[in-house]
Amino acid sequence: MEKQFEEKLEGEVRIEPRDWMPEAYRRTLVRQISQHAHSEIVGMLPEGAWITRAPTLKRKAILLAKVQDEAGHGLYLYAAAETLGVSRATLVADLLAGKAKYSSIFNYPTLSWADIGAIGWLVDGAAIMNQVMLCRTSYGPYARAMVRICKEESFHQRQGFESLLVLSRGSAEQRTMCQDAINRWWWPSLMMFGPRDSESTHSDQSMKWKIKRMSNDELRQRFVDMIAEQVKVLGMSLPDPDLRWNEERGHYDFGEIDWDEFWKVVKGDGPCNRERLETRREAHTEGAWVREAALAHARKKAARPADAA
Ligand code: BYC
Repeated sequence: MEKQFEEKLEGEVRIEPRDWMPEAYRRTLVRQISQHAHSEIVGMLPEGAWITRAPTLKRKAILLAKVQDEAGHGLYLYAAAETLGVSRATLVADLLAGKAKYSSIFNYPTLSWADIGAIGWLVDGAAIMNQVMLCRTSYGPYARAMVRICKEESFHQRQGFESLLVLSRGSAEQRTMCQDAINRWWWPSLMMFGPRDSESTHSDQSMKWKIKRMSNDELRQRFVDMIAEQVKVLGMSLPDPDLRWNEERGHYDFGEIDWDEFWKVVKGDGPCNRERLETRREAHTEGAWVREAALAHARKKAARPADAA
């Protein structure tokens, strides 16, 4: 069975839920997919805080749709994780108990309207850079979920950029707000790609299993190269004095990430970690009646012979 599994990986045949798979492969997928799902759900919070304060009705409608998309992404991902034999209730319980990780990026506050544009451009931009390779990940349900998510994320990124473009062409105050948001979100966005390859515990094995197709550092470099060009269109700058084009490498060089800050946030001690978990716990408790009502409705429907048929 192991040989068949290896042959499938070799031949680029997707592994499906009913196929035999090594236990460690299954566990790695549950870890990564559930962390990803939690990120989508917690990721709704920083942006959700601006729905009532969006500057126009158009921006409010766009933001509402975007936040709703993130909820949808969380659901596809929890469903993909469930195909590996773990229940969504267990995964959510781990998140609420503070046992599960989610992306460090969502532990930073959204201080101005420009942060919403910066999240779309930089955070969704980093997310897509990472997720496009996941469309080719070896586990079928995860790869298929990613295809749809990537389509929606690319719309999110463009709306973020467009929103910043408007601010960058606005008043002096709006330009300052735009630059300030970029300054605050730049380094945390780079941290989204995870630790340096040399410090990454899972990369080697995940690359062998074709769960990951590119390394943390490779993806981060691609992201820097893309954003360093796009920022010129905004007429803004990135807060990194070491950022410069390296002709020899054919890439941008960039400064060192504050890894102490990264690990602090990952371990639960970032600016908003406690607030985010508290908000999720509250939402879970207050939403109990919705889950109960949905279950009662489903049971009632199943009990009606006409509906069951
Ligand atoms: N934050 O061995 P490594 C989105 C953890 S976008 C927190 O390199 P791996 C969205 C890592 O989990 C964000 N923890 O791990 C966008 C591991 O800890 P454990 C979500 C991090 O898995 C806009 C340890 O550090 N995207 O959803 O090979 C709006 C060692 O790391 C972080 C995804 O989840 C971090 N930044 O590589 C709304 C994409 N980085 O598990 C929502 C799928 C690392 O041993 N995930 N850690 O306790 C991945 O591609 C990979 O899991 C990563 C990390 C590249 C993130």
